[in-house]
Amino acid sequence: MSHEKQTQEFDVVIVGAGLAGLYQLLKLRQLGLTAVIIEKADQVGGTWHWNRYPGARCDIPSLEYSYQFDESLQQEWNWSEKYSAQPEILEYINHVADRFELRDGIKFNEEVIKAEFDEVNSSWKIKTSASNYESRFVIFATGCLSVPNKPDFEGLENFEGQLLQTSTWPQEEQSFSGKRVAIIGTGSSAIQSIPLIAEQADQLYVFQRTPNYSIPSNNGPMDKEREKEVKERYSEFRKDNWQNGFGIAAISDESLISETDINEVHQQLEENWESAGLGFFGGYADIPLDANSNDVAANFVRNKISEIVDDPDTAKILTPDYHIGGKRLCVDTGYFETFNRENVHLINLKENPIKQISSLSLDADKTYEIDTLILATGFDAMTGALTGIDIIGRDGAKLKDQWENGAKSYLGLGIANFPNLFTVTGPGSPSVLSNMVPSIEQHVNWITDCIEWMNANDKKVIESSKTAEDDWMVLVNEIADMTIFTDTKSWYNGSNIEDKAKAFLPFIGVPVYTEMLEQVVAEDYKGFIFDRVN
Ligand code: NA7
Repeated sequence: MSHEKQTQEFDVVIVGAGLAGLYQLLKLRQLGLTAVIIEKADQVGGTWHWNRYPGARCDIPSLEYSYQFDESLQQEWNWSEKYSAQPEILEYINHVADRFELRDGIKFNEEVIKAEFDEVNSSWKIKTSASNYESRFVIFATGCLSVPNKPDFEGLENFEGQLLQTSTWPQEEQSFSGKRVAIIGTGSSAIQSIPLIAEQADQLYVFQRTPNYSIPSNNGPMDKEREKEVKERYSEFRKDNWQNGFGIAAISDESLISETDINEVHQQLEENWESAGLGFFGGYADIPLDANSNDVAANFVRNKISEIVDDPDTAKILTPDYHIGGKRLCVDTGYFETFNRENVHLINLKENPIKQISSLSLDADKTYEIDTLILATGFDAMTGALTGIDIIGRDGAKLKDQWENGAKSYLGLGIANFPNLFTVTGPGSPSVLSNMVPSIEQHVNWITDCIEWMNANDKKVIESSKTAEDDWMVLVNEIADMTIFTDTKSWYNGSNIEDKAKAFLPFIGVPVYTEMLEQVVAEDYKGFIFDRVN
């Protein structure tokens, strides 16, 4: 009997069964194509499957952080809270998988290891941990924050207690009661989980390298009146949101801090602090653009931190000194308040870096005896999932090498030298600086329309031109340079990962991006080459 794995053939192989992959499968089936999803996990959900840490929830209101492609779905699904928690989002994704009968198109527990373009047959040969596939197109729906960053702390491998990472949280309930818990990192995942872990743990030690700005979520049960009002004009509501820079229902206010009376500004910021969540950042049009205006908003939050946190030294360590929004803004439930608890201790790693981890302790300014260590250390964002697979395009071009000095993509959808390969919310698209779900839908619709157009126009192979890709990334950076985003170390620009090229990757501005995307289509996919002959 041959041990050679039989190659399974499809029109399209999709990688990842999160919000992007599932919708992509549905759209391709509707087009009459054969498609399969390869999924590493044992179930659907992507980021919402892996990130099960206590307090995990979306920080864009659920009425917005949801699919809009099916009117009955968006009318019939009822969210229980303004910002839904991870279990409810996962339940929603499962509901979508069942409702649209997608499960039989997913290979679970299979990891894509290699994808190589066969120039002779113009097809992709895909090797997974379990099988081989061949397809005309490959679509990476691998998510922007899906590859955990696990720093190389000295002695980590010797730790014998309970070791957890927020981004790969176990499915079984974890108990912290009576335990001495250390958490490393103070990004969004830590900010969401710390208040809940603190309620259970005997002692909680928070190891912070850089403080973050966070706005109170004021989360609560879904306001039924609001829900009704939105559902009565759902498509209009979605369209309106898409007109805002970050694609969310922010306060669509064009006024500028620089041109407004400062007392009025403070009054408005107070209102936004109480109710806007992430929208706080877009509360005035010049917060993302002008350093002085940004400072007014930043100072407002800095003052809030010193008002909330009782101990002035702790408040000082928790207070960021960079532009608000430069690192992704966080939204919390009782984060800063948690530092007033007697069992919560903040350690400033800027002054006292982690020296070593031992079997049941962690050495920084002193030795902390601990039972549990939680890594909330973030992700190899936006590119990690792609460079982690051996992707080989034309003439043996390896994606990992091609992106060594910084990822380049045309529109965040296509990559030069990688024909018939699409990325959903890839680098160079609004992605993480937008509401991810409509951005996913935008890309999936675009990719599906493009394939349909190719079939109708007898085109076999599509790829970005090198020039279009270069020009696009110049534009991405020119826009970023007009904002406050580029002078802060963040995962937006790769600075959270040692050895990663430092390049700003998201496209800032949903409305402009959308217009340009439509223009590319109107000009018969300008910037892409079809059926290239060498
Ligand atoms: P983030 O926002 O990248 O946060 C990771 C945190 O871990 C951040 O505070 C980092 O400090 C810290 N970190 C990373 N490496 C180290 C090392 N080596 N030593 C100490 N501290 C470290 O990831 P999250 O998971 O919290 O959030 C990601 C996004 O998920 C979030 O924005 C939402 O969109 C959902 P640093 O700031 O790099 O100094």
